Amino acid sequence: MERRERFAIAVVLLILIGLPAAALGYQYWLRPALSSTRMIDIRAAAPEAGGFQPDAIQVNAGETVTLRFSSTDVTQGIAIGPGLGIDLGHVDPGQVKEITLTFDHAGTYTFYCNSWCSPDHWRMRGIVQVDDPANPGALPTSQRDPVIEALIAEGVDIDDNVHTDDHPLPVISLDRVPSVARGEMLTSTVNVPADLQNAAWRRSHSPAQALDLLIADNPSMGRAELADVIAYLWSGGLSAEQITAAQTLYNKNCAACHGETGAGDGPVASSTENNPVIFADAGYMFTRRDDVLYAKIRRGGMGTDMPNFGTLFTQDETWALVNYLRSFSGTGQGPLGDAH
Ligand code: HEC
Ligand SMILES: [Cu+2]
Repeated sequence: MERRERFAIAVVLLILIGLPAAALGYQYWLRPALSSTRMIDIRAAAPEAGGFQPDAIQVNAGETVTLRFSSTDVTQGIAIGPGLGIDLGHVDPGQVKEITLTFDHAGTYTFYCNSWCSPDHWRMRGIVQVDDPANPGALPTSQRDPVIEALIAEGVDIDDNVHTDDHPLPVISLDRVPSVARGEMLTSTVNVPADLQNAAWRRSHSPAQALDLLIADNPSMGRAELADVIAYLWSGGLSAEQITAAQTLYNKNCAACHGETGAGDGPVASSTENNPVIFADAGYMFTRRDDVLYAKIRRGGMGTDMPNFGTLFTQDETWALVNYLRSFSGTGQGPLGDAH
């Protein structure tokens, strides 16, 4: 072999081996050493291959850390909640995505996967424990939820499962899918009892109960029109941003089972033991209370495959999701609210 040829091979080898080695050395040794923030590497594998490693990290309040996510086998979606608004999007095998952040308060946060990666996908969760060094004994901000506490005090069984053989689906008959827009036009011509005008009352009663009251007060009006007025009363109060945010949360975290239009026909619906609830069914949704839907989203379970989302979403995000679910049957404000 000529000397020049050997030299060329050496150069090629240097590029082939040296460059990646330098890049890796920079990423995993030099950069952490030079950086003032702590780097925490979190590797994600499909849940049956171990999930997140590590699945619990500890940081101090006020400390700036860089969380660096990579995936070893399947594509994951990485988000951190509640209330941080962090969604790093997809992380493909071999790819690295990172975020540098400072946790201001002591508490617990959850990093989780929001892309369907396996039947055990919803188990892909890890905990960020934020301690306050100035106040070492302090308990992390508690997860008290007055809505759930009120339901328990009232004796409502949040854990009841709606799909059992001896427990048929509650439905009321509605002649057509209600419409928020039609209801809004009618509302000034209808007597609306005081209870129905009270947002707290509406959250803790079903639209079906409200419809009965409205019918009693407006005997000359048609049932279908009054159902539209109920749809309008139930639709209130969200900003366009909240609705878009709820739609994104729904599409990433719920649609796989409940379906993009709430028809209960998502790609994995057939593999859940109980059928996911069909939010597009107005006659069913009219029997449901907002606070119960809220509690079920936060607590999950009910002996079914419904995951819990209370450690991922804020209380406000959960209410927005309830509204979004109602829009599938003409009652909420979501983009499908008046598609009928
Ligand atoms: C793994 C599949 C799956 C995913 C993902 C899922 N659900 Fe469910 N969900 C179910 C099943 C199954 C039920 C239970 C049906 C029953 O009670 O019989 C259910 C029940 C519910 C209920 C209770 C309905 C009622 O009338 O009692 C609500 C509300 C709900 N899901 C909302 C959501 C929201 C919001 C998300 C996303 C943040 C979500 N679900 C994600 C499968 C899923
Ligand atoms: Cu996943």
